[in-house]
Amino acid sequence: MSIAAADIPLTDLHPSSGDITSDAIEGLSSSPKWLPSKYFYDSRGSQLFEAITRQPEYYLTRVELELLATSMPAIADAVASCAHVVEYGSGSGRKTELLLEGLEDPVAYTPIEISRTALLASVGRLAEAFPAIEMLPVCADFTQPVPLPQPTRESGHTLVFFPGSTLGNFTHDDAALLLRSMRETMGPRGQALVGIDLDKDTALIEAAYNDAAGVTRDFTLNLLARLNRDTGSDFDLAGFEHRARYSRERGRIETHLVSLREQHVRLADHSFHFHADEAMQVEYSHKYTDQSFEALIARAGLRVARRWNDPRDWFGLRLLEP
Ligand code: AVJ
Repeated sequence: MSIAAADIPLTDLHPSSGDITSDAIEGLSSSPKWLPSKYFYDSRGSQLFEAITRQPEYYLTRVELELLATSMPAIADAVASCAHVVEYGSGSGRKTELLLEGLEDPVAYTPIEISRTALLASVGRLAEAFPAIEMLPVCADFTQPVPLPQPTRESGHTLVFFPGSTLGNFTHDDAALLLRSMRETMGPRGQALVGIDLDKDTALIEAAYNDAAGVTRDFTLNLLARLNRDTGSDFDLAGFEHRARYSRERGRIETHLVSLREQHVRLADHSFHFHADEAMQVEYSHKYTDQSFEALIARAGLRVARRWNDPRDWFGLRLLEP
């Protein structure tokens, strides 16, 4: 943190992270009710997500890491040397390290992240591990086009890195808008390496979002604890249960919090009524086929230049170009 604060130039575009109270009121006033999944990631939520990635049923992180490791030589071949690597979200972990280690002479690394704290923490660690790579963090909302800082050394082109199937949390309409912004951010000669969870057997997908240890359940319920803390609402966490089911028709996990009884919840000066068994939508995690993914990126003027899947076709990496 002190390293990042002292030597690393932070470009701060002062993103507004939205207003949790007005967002919650909007979702709770809708029918059916919903809450935005971006509010899962307070500090306890981020810890619980890390714990999810270690659960035996949650294959996504493990399979993507292995795929990235084994595909790295081919990825490095497909990406020109001296890239300016731009990550969507703050990459603190093993995936970013594998990419920066594996690429040929990357000149700069720019994580784009809405949380200033997460941004500085991750870039501080990476600066120590990669002293030859210029660290140019940008605090911004990556769903909008981001003017990139200019690396000191000449860079061949921009490579956007968007792993983790985070794209899957967006509806297709929002994902198309995000990909359009990504195309603007990376420029006409840019590329993007995107991780996507692939459509597969329903039981395997559902198990990943219903782990036996109950970590995903705690992660989902933590959203209510976070709202109670940050909006003063009075959700009773014992009054709701986590439900994650795969809709094959829509190609996505739909996570709900289901009211266990009839109840009222106060938030700001509103009172919201839940009937028994009422399901409130809190997260989507889309799973893609080659067709659904290619149709999606075509809406943003992008195409698949290269594709890598693990041996079981559970998870994919796609290199996108304009
Ligand atoms: C971090 C968005 C990829 O959707 O799989 C994990 C979040 N939610 N378990 C996903 C999550 C429940 C995760 N992403």
